Amino acid sequence: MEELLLRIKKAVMAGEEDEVKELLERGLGRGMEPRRLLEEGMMPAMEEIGRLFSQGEAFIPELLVAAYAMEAGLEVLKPYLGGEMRGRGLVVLGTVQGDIHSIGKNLVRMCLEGAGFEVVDIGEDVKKEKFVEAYKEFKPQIMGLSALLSSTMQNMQPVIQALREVDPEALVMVGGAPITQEFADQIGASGYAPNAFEAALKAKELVERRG
Ligand code: B1M
Repeated sequence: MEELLLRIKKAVMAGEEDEVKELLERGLGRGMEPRRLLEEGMMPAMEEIGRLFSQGEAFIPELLVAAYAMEAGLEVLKPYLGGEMRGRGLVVLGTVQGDIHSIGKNLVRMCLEGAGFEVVDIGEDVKKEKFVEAYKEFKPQIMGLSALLSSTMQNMQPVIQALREVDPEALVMVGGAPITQEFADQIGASGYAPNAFEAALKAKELVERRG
Protein backbone atom coordinates (compact mmCIF):
# COMPACT_ATOMS: atom_id res chain seq x y z
CA MET A 1 0.00 0.00 0.00
CA GLU A 2 2.70 2.46 1.06
CA GLU A 3 4.62 1.61 -2.09
CA LEU A 4 1.59 2.42 -4.24
CA LEU A 5 1.24 5.83 -2.55
CA LEU A 6 4.90 6.53 -3.21
CA ARG A 7 4.50 5.51 -6.85
CA ILE A 8 1.51 7.85 -7.17
CA LYS A 9 3.55 10.70 -5.72
CA LYS A 10 6.43 10.05 -8.12
CA ALA A 11 4.11 9.72 -11.12
CA VAL A 12 2.41 13.05 -10.31
CA MET A 13 5.78 14.74 -9.94
CA ALA A 14 6.91 13.30 -13.27
CA GLY A 15 3.68 14.40 -14.94
CA GLU A 16 2.84 10.83 -15.99
CA GLU A 17 -0.90 11.34 -16.36
CA ASP A 18 -1.76 7.83 -17.60
CA GLU A 19 0.32 6.21 -14.89
CA VAL A 20 -1.30 8.37 -12.21
CA LYS A 21 -4.76 7.35 -13.41
CA GLU A 22 -3.80 3.67 -13.59
CA LEU A 23 -2.24 3.65 -10.10
CA LEU A 24 -5.28 5.38 -8.61
CA GLU A 25 -7.62 2.84 -10.25
CA ARG A 26 -5.42 0.09 -8.85
CA GLY A 27 -5.61 1.60 -5.35
CA LEU A 28 -9.37 1.97 -5.56
CA GLY A 29 -9.61 -1.60 -6.83
CA ARG A 30 -7.75 -2.73 -3.72
CA GLY A 31 -10.24 -0.91 -1.53
CA MET A 32 -8.02 2.01 -0.56
CA GLU A 33 -9.77 5.14 0.68
CA PRO A 34 -9.99 7.81 -2.08
CA ARG A 35 -9.13 10.47 0.48
CA ARG A 36 -5.96 8.58 1.43
CA LEU A 37 -4.94 8.28 -2.23
CA LEU A 38 -5.40 12.03 -2.52
CA GLU A 39 -3.86 13.18 0.76
CA GLU A 40 -1.02 10.66 1.03
CA GLY A 41 -0.34 10.05 -2.65
CA MET A 42 -1.08 13.06 -4.83
CA MET A 43 -0.91 16.03 -2.45
CA PRO A 44 2.62 15.25 -1.16
CA ALA A 45 3.72 15.46 -4.81
CA MET A 46 2.52 19.06 -5.05
CA GLU A 47 4.16 19.91 -1.73
CA GLU A 48 7.45 18.40 -2.86
CA ILE A 49 7.41 20.08 -6.27
CA GLY A 50 6.60 23.40 -4.55
CA ARG A 51 9.53 22.90 -2.18
CA LEU A 52 11.89 22.10 -5.07
CA PHE A 53 10.60 25.18 -6.91
CA SER A 54 11.34 27.40 -3.86
CA GLN A 55 14.87 25.98 -3.77
CA GLY A 56 15.41 26.63 -7.47
CA GLU A 57 15.58 22.91 -8.22
CA ALA A 58 12.32 22.76 -10.20
CA PHE A 59 10.90 25.22 -12.69
CA ILE A 60 7.53 26.29 -14.12
CA PRO A 61 7.36 23.48 -16.73
CA GLU A 62 7.80 20.89 -13.97
CA LEU A 63 5.11 22.59 -11.88
CA LEU A 64 2.80 22.57 -14.87
CA VAL A 65 3.19 18.91 -15.84
CA ALA A 66 2.66 17.92 -12.21
CA ALA A 67 -0.45 20.12 -12.13
CA TYR A 68 -1.85 18.40 -15.25
CA ALA A 69 -1.19 14.98 -13.74
CA MET A 70 -2.90 16.10 -10.54
CA GLU A 71 -5.95 17.29 -12.50
CA ALA A 72 -6.07 13.96 -14.38
CA GLY A 73 -5.94 12.10 -11.06
CA LEU A 74 -8.68 14.26 -9.55
CA GLU A 75 -10.98 13.26 -12.39
CA VAL A 76 -10.52 9.61 -11.39
CA LEU A 77 -11.25 10.34 -7.72
CA LYS A 78 -14.12 12.77 -8.37
CA PRO A 79 -16.95 10.20 -8.28
CA TYR A 80 -15.69 8.93 -4.93
CA LEU A 81 -15.27 12.25 -3.14
CA GLY A 82 -18.97 12.89 -2.92
CA GLY A 83 -22.01 11.90 -0.98
CA GLU A 84 -25.51 11.37 -2.21
CA MET A 85 -27.26 14.46 -0.95
CA ARG A 86 -28.23 17.25 -3.29
CA GLY A 87 -29.85 20.60 -2.85
CA ARG A 88 -27.92 22.18 -0.01
CA GLY A 89 -27.61 25.40 -1.97
CA LEU A 90 -25.51 27.16 -4.55
CA VAL A 91 -21.90 28.27 -4.29
CA VAL A 92 -20.12 30.52 -6.79
CA LEU A 93 -16.42 29.76 -6.73
CA GLY A 94 -13.42 31.51 -8.27
CA THR A 95 -9.73 32.25 -7.88
CA VAL A 96 -9.15 35.98 -7.42
CA GLN A 97 -7.64 38.42 -9.90
CA GLY A 98 -3.98 37.90 -10.78
CA ASP A 99 -3.99 34.27 -9.68
CA ILE A 100 -4.19 31.36 -12.11
CA HIS A 101 -3.84 28.49 -9.61
CA SER A 102 -6.81 26.19 -10.21
CA ILE A 103 -6.16 22.81 -8.58
CA GLY A 104 -7.10 23.71 -5.01
CA LYS A 105 -10.24 25.51 -6.19
CA ASN A 106 -11.23 22.53 -8.34
CA LEU A 107 -10.80 20.21 -5.40
CA VAL A 108 -12.94 22.49 -3.26
CA ARG A 109 -15.57 22.40 -6.02
CA MET A 110 -15.56 18.60 -6.04
CA CYS A 111 -15.90 18.38 -2.26
CA LEU A 112 -18.71 20.95 -2.22
CA GLU A 113 -20.52 19.04 -4.95
CA GLY A 114 -19.96 15.87 -2.97
CA ALA A 115 -21.50 17.53 0.07
CA GLY A 116 -24.65 18.36 -1.90
CA PHE A 117 -23.97 21.90 -3.12
CA GLU A 118 -24.43 23.04 -6.67
CA VAL A 119 -21.31 24.93 -7.75
CA VAL A 120 -20.85 27.56 -10.42
CA ASP A 121 -17.12 27.72 -11.09
CA ILE A 122 -16.24 31.11 -12.57
CA GLY A 123 -12.62 30.17 -13.11
CA GLU A 124 -9.29 31.76 -12.32
CA ASP A 125 -7.93 35.31 -12.45
CA VAL A 126 -11.44 36.57 -11.73
CA LYS A 127 -11.91 40.33 -11.45
CA LYS A 128 -13.92 41.90 -8.63
CA GLU A 129 -16.59 43.01 -11.10
CA LYS A 130 -17.08 39.45 -12.36
CA PHE A 131 -17.62 38.15 -8.80
CA VAL A 132 -20.26 40.85 -8.31
CA GLU A 133 -21.96 40.04 -11.65
CA ALA A 134 -22.01 36.34 -10.76
CA TYR A 135 -23.51 37.14 -7.34
CA LYS A 136 -26.30 39.13 -8.96
CA GLU A 137 -26.88 36.54 -11.68
CA PHE A 138 -26.84 33.32 -9.64
CA LYS A 139 -27.91 34.60 -6.20
CA PRO A 140 -25.80 31.95 -4.44
CA GLN A 141 -25.98 31.05 -0.75
CA ILE A 142 -22.18 31.39 -0.60
CA MET A 143 -19.42 33.06 -2.60
CA GLY A 144 -16.10 31.16 -2.47
CA LEU A 145 -12.80 32.95 -3.08
CA SER A 146 -9.50 31.13 -3.52
CA ALA A 147 -5.96 32.61 -3.59
CA LEU A 148 -2.59 30.86 -3.65
CA LEU A 149 -0.20 33.80 -3.74
CA SER A 150 0.63 36.15 -0.90
CA SER A 151 0.26 38.97 -3.45
CA THR A 152 -3.18 37.97 -4.74
CA MET A 153 -4.64 37.25 -1.30
CA GLN A 154 -4.72 41.05 -1.03
CA ASN A 155 -7.34 41.06 -3.80
CA MET A 156 -9.87 39.24 -1.61
CA GLN A 157 -10.87 42.12 0.63
CA PRO A 158 -11.96 44.43 -2.26
CA VAL A 159 -14.16 41.60 -3.59
CA ILE A 160 -15.78 41.12 -0.18
CA GLN A 161 -16.35 44.87 0.10
CA ALA A 162 -17.90 45.06 -3.39
CA LEU A 163 -20.20 42.10 -2.64
CA ARG A 164 -21.32 43.63 0.65
CA GLU A 165 -22.16 46.86 -1.16
CA VAL A 166 -24.64 44.81 -3.20
CA ASP A 167 -25.79 42.71 -0.23
CA PRO A 168 -24.55 43.52 3.30
CA GLU A 169 -25.47 39.96 4.34
CA ALA A 170 -23.52 38.19 1.57
CA LEU A 171 -21.76 35.05 2.85
CA VAL A 172 -18.18 34.84 1.62
CA MET A 173 -15.87 31.90 2.29
CA VAL A 174 -12.14 32.22 1.63
CA GLY A 175 -9.28 29.76 1.39
CA GLY A 176 -5.95 28.91 -0.20
CA ALA A 177 -2.45 28.08 1.03
CA PRO A 178 -1.45 31.54 2.35
CA ILE A 179 -4.84 32.26 4.00
CA THR A 180 -5.25 31.95 7.76
CA GLN A 181 -8.25 32.31 10.05
CA GLU A 182 -6.73 35.55 11.31
CA PHE A 183 -6.46 36.96 7.78
CA ALA A 184 -10.01 35.84 6.98
CA ASP A 185 -11.28 37.66 10.09
CA GLN A 186 -9.29 40.77 9.22
CA ILE A 187 -10.85 41.05 5.75
CA GLY A 188 -14.36 40.37 7.03
CA ALA A 189 -14.89 36.94 5.45
CA SER A 190 -17.84 34.94 6.77
CA GLY A 191 -15.81 31.75 6.86
CA TYR A 192 -12.40 30.19 6.20
CA ALA A 193 -11.34 26.61 5.53
CA PRO A 194 -7.79 25.26 5.39
CA ASN A 195 -8.60 22.49 2.90
CA ALA A 196 -11.29 21.22 0.56
CA PHE A 197 -12.86 18.79 3.00
CA GLU A 198 -13.13 21.47 5.68
CA ALA A 199 -14.51 23.84 3.03
CA ALA A 200 -17.50 21.54 2.50
CA LEU A 201 -18.09 21.38 6.27
CA LYS A 202 -17.74 25.14 6.65
CA ALA A 203 -20.17 25.76 3.78
CA LYS A 204 -22.76 23.50 5.44
CA GLU A 205 -22.23 25.31 8.74
CA LEU A 206 -22.65 28.75 7.14
CA VAL A 207 -25.86 27.77 5.35
CA GLU A 208 -27.32 26.07 8.43
CA ARG A 209 -26.47 29.03 10.64
CA ARG A 210 -28.26 31.32 8.20
CA GLY A 211 -31.27 28.98 8.46
CO1 B1M B 1 2.57 28.36 -8.26
N1 B1M B 1 3.16 29.04 -6.52
N2 B1M B 1 3.17 30.03 -9.10
N3 B1M B 1 2.10 27.49 -9.91
N4 B1M B 1 2.44 26.76 -7.26
C1 B1M B 1 2.90 28.21 -5.34
C2 B1M B 1 1.54 28.56 -4.73
C3 B1M B 1 4.14 28.56 -4.40
C4 B1M B 1 3.84 28.36 -2.91
C5 B1M B 1 5.37 27.75 -4.88
C6 B1M B 1 6.60 28.05 -4.07
O1 B1M B 1 7.24 29.05 -4.27
N5 B1M B 1 6.96 27.17 -3.13
C7 B1M B 1 4.40 30.06 -4.80
C8 B1M B 1 3.61 31.11 -4.00
C9 B1M B 1 4.46 31.87 -3.01
C10 B1M B 1 3.61 32.88 -2.30
O2 B1M B 1 3.15 33.82 -2.88
N6 B1M B 1 3.37 32.64 -1.02
C11 B1M B 1 4.01 30.05 -6.27
C12 B1M B 1 4.47 30.98 -7.22
C13 B1M B 1 5.50 31.99 -6.72
C14 B1M B 1 4.01 30.99 -8.56
C15 B1M B 1 4.39 31.97 -9.67
C16 B1M B 1 4.47 33.46 -9.24
C17 B1M B 1 5.73 31.49 -10.27
C18 B1M B 1 6.33 32.39 -11.32
O3 B1M B 1 5.74 32.63 -12.33
N7 B1M B 1 7.49 32.88 -11.01
C19 B1M B 1 3.26 31.75 -10.72
C20 B1M B 1 2.07 32.67 -10.47
C21 B1M B 1 1.04 32.53 -11.53
C22 B1M B 1 -0.21 33.31 -11.18
O4 B1M B 1 -1.09 32.78 -10.51
N8 B1M B 1 -0.28 34.55 -11.61
C23 B1M B 1 2.91 30.33 -10.42
C24 B1M B 1 2.41 29.43 -11.38
C25 B1M B 1 2.09 28.12 -11.15
C26 B1M B 1 1.69 27.14 -12.26
C27 B1M B 1 0.80 27.75 -13.33
C28 B1M B 1 2.95 26.63 -12.91
C29 B1M B 1 1.04 25.98 -11.42
C30 B1M B 1 -0.49 26.08 -11.27
C31 B1M B 1 -1.25 25.22 -12.27
C32 B1M B 1 -2.71 25.16 -11.94
O5 B1M B 1 -3.17 25.38 -10.82
N9 B1M B 1 -3.47 24.82 -12.95
C33 B1M B 1 1.64 26.20 -10.03
C34 B1M B 1 1.65 25.23 -8.99
C35 B1M B 1 1.20 23.84 -9.38
C36 B1M B 1 2.07 25.53 -7.66
C37 B1M B 1 2.25 24.58 -6.46
C38 B1M B 1 3.50 23.74 -6.72
C39 B1M B 1 1.09 23.64 -6.17
C40 B1M B 1 -0.26 24.32 -5.97
C41 B1M B 1 -1.31 23.24 -5.86
O6 B1M B 1 -1.99 22.94 -6.81
N10 B1M B 1 -1.40 22.58 -4.67
C42 B1M B 1 2.40 25.60 -5.25
C43 B1M B 1 3.29 25.08 -4.13
C44 B1M B 1 2.49 24.38 -3.03
O7 B1M B 1 1.30 24.57 -2.89
N11 B1M B 1 3.18 23.63 -2.24
C45 B1M B 1 2.72 26.86 -5.94
C46 B1M B 1 -2.30 21.44 -4.43
C47 B1M B 1 -3.68 21.94 -4.04
C48 B1M B 1 -4.60 20.74 -3.79
O8 B1M B 1 -3.54 22.65 -2.83
O9 B1M B 1 -3.94 24.86 -3.98
O10 B1M B 1 -3.24 24.79 -1.53
P1 B1M B 1 -3.96 24.20 -2.68
O11 B1M B 1 -5.51 24.11 -2.25
C49 B1M B 1 -5.93 23.55 -1.02
C50 B1M B 1 -6.08 24.59 0.10
O12 B1M B 1 -5.28 25.72 -0.08
C51 B1M B 1 -7.54 24.85 0.17
O13 B1M B 1 -8.12 23.62 -0.24
C52 B1M B 1 -7.33 23.05 -1.29
C53 B1M B 1 -7.48 21.55 -1.27
O14 B1M B 1 -7.32 20.98 0.01
N12 B1M B 1 -8.17 25.89 -0.64
C54 B1M B 1 -9.37 26.42 -0.24
C55 B1M B 1 -7.84 26.44 -1.80
N13 B1M B 1 -8.75 27.31 -2.20
C56 B1M B 1 -9.73 27.32 -1.27
C57 B1M B 1 -10.93 28.03 -1.18
C58 B1M B 1 -11.75 27.80 -0.07
C59 B1M B 1 -11.38 26.93 0.94
C60 B1M B 1 -10.18 26.21 0.87
O15 B1M B 1 -12.93 28.42 0.11
C61 B1M B 1 -13.50 29.12 -0.97
